[in-house]
Amino acid sequence: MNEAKMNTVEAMPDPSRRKFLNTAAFAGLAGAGLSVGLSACNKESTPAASSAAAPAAAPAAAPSAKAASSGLHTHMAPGELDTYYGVWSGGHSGECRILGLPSGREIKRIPTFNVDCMSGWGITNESKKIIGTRPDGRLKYMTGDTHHVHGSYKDGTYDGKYFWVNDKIHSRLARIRGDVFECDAITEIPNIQGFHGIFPDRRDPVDASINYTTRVFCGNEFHLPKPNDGRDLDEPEKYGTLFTCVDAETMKVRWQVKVDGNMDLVASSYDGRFAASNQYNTEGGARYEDMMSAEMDACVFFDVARIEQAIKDGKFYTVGDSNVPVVDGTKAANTDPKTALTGYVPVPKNPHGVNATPDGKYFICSGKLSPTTTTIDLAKVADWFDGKLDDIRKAVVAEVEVGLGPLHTTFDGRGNAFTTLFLDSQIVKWNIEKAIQFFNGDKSAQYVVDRIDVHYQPGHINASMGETKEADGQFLAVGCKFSKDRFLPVGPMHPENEQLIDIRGEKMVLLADHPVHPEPHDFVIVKRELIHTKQVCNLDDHPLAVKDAKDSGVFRDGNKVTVKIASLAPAYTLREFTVRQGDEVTIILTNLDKIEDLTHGWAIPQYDINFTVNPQETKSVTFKADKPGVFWCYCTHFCHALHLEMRTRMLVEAA
Ligand code: RUQ
Ligand code: CUA
Ligand code: CA
Repeated sequence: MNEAKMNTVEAMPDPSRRKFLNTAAFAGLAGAGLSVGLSACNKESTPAASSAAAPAAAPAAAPSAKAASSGLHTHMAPGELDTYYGVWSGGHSGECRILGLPSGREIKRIPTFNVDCMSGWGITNESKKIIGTRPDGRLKYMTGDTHHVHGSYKDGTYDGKYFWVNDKIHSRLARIRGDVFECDAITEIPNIQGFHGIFPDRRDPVDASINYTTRVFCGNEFHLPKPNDGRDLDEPEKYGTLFTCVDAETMKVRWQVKVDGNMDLVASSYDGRFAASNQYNTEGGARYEDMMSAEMDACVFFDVARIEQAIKDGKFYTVGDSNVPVVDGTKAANTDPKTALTGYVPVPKNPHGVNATPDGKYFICSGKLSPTTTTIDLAKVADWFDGKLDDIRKAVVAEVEVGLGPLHTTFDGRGNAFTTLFLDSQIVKWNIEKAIQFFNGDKSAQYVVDRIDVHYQPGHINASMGETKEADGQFLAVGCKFSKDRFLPVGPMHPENEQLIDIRGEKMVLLADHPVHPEPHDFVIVKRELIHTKQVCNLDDHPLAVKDAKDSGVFRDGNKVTVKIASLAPAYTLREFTVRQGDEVTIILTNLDKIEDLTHGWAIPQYDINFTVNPQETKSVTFKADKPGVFWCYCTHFCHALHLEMRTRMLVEAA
């Protein structure tokens, strides 16, 4: 199949196609006055950056023979399985996705904050309970915007237990079980809007013997009146943001910290002591001109153990009708480093992204409006909190130019960082220790190792195992926000372009393009041996399971009717069932088939009901039987040669 790959690549006319670069992104940004903000970024001014930029002028992609012969093939032969799981967010589709990598094949969609008529997510009683309902039983929210996905850790690597993802629109955190890749819990965070970055802790900040995830930290982008009940409407200087900690197991909100400025992405340290978030609006501006008025913003660090001690000591307040304890992490309240809950490390203009290096030593912030990345030494941050460093800015050990619009960074585990350059439409590979040497004054240190064009305008980037101590430097995925000419045109809405890049050698090699339904925002890439899924559910998982065909039937309590039914290919256990117009009907369906991959469906015409039940799974729906007549309930999921015959009649007697 390597030959096939080679042919495909060679048939492509100039895969780099730089002529399309920036036409959309720059147009929009220039219109927004961003060129003003970028004026300080003179890429030519630094010898290292400009000389290192030279390779980009060559047709950088050149994927052909080298990629194909590298042995890292992205084409899987029929029946061949991928070696990594990709866990993807789905942006404003509200869902998550599972990809097989390095093929890039989409294997599963995980309905999360959206409604999914295939699985019945948002339709069944069980899923509605997780998503949350209004008093009248309707879903509380129908929309969601998943941005950041991260997995639970044990000993510095993934344990495959959970993945979490945020909903930026309604400030919710969802948890996805790693054994079934389904959402099992959603928590709405009080008193915030624009819930953006998340990161699980990687070791307990209080009890160091607990070397696994127990908390999830949540950033907060948009500032708000506190509480947001109509007060201080147009007085942005009175708005504020809250950093939030959610318990990994109970999914309850544990505490919040009031912060100066806003928060964007989040990172946690491997030793458990710190969480941090980059801040682009330290100005507290309500309009973008104000948000980019300062030359420096910050990366705010949280000393988690001190925060939890402060709460134990009763030094908290609450906001509105929320009972979540809130501690004061503002600068004014934290002037003595030795007792400070927070420390603000100055970082140039509107940084985006903060990522922890696999060796646990550094957090790296990208500049976005500054062409730099800022490397923060965690040991020095700790020194500041311990009163051993007079100025927290001294924790910055490198701040070097890498290109225009740096956003997110990933790692190969060999000391190199890979940062997306949104405006340059490139990935820059740079060496962290060399950057530190350069920043220390060694101007001969060539920290930029390589650059490669991507197509186009990259946001998130993540290398295989790149967020763990086991970063293996095999390949990375990059989410390009624009695909422009890379796929067959399909009208005004273009897909986005996910690209895979081989990072095993000195030079990066572009391996593949994949069109993706907007917006594949962020992702993690996990070795397949760390994921342990089960393919058949457990009857006991649902308290109302219809465990035996004999338990089927119609059970009436006044005008509340429960219909217990089971599926066993190719039939349902009730051939028909009768209810009366006006009844409140609950259908409980258990799939008694035990065979892997034998899923059934259940749809009721005109009642707008459809869902699937996996082997040994139980789901239920409740509705009002308001239409008399015959309704053929049928199996929607192809299950058997008699799949079409797999149906039953719901007879609704007229009142
Ligand atoms: S942020 S493209 Cu929502 Cu992930 Cu940087
Ligand atoms: Cu059961 Cu199709
Ligand atoms: Ca700013």
